[in-house]
Amino acid sequence: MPPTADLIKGKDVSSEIYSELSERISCLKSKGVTPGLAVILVGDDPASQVYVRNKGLKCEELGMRSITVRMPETTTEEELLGKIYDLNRDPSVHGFIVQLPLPKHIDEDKVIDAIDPKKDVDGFHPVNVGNMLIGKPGFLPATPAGVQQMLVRSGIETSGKHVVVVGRSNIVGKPMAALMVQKAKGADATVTVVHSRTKDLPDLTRQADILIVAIGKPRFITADMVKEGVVVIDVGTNRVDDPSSPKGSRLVGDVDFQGVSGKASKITPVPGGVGPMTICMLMANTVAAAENSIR
Ligand code: L34
Repeated sequence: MPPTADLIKGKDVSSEIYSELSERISCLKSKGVTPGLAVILVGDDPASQVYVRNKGLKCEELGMRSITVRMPETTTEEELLGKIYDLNRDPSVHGFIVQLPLPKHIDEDKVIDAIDPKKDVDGFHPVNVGNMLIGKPGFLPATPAGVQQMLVRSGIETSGKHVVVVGRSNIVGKPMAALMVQKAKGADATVTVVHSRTKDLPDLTRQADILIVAIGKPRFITADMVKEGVVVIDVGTNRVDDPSSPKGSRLVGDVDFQGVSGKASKITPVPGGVGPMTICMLMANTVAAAENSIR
């Protein structure tokens, strides 16, 4: 299939948002406040290293303060919780995150619960999750918020459309569905969530006007699983072996881009799609946290 779909590029959408953020950062700085983001990285997962590095670089590019806290794989839960309590109390840190996944001996829920919701720029704390679900102000999780911004800023109507979310993780699938079903601009959709236990998943994905895929399975969604003209948002970033590449591997999404881009009207690439939007929305949340700190 020749690719007929238009690309929705994370770089393009995020650069629009970054120019808005730059103005707000200047304004904060004129009041003596430099937005500060801390990222805790436990262990040395290679993908996490890349994401955390990109977050730090973007902070610096925007003139924000960036702190990366690296802790060894052997860090105990108590040590990590201690670091979180320190950051909760540090007035120069407006927001912080603990990069996931964590080593298996650490309880992720306990860690997230320890973060001050006012500094939880990932939007993972139950208080922020709850506020999002009922449509109240709070930090929105970066990936779902980034996907929503891609849709809104690409002029894609969502009201009354059938959005099918593939995957039910706490960091993407579930909050994504909650956002799209809100009575709000960029939402008002009819939402179906499908997952590993769904009966006849392709029958449901074929009914999507907008298909959002976040399952972490390389090229899971194939052309026969989508309808002509669908808008496809591919959240997956899977590293797969590729002997023809100099690195021996490359990034692919959860969507078979080659096949699906012949049927879709619009599609996000991997890399260069949702990934950059995730980082952008984290920056936006951090700027908002800094603004909240002087209100
Ligand atoms: N706490 N953990 C916490 N917050 C998050 O928001 C994340 N996530 C996910 C994993 N764990 C997390 C991220 O930051 C995924 N994620 C993320 C962030 C950035 C990129 C991808 C995933 C990204 O920059 N992707 C680039 C390619 C990077 C590469 O070369 O590997 C892209 O263009 O898609």
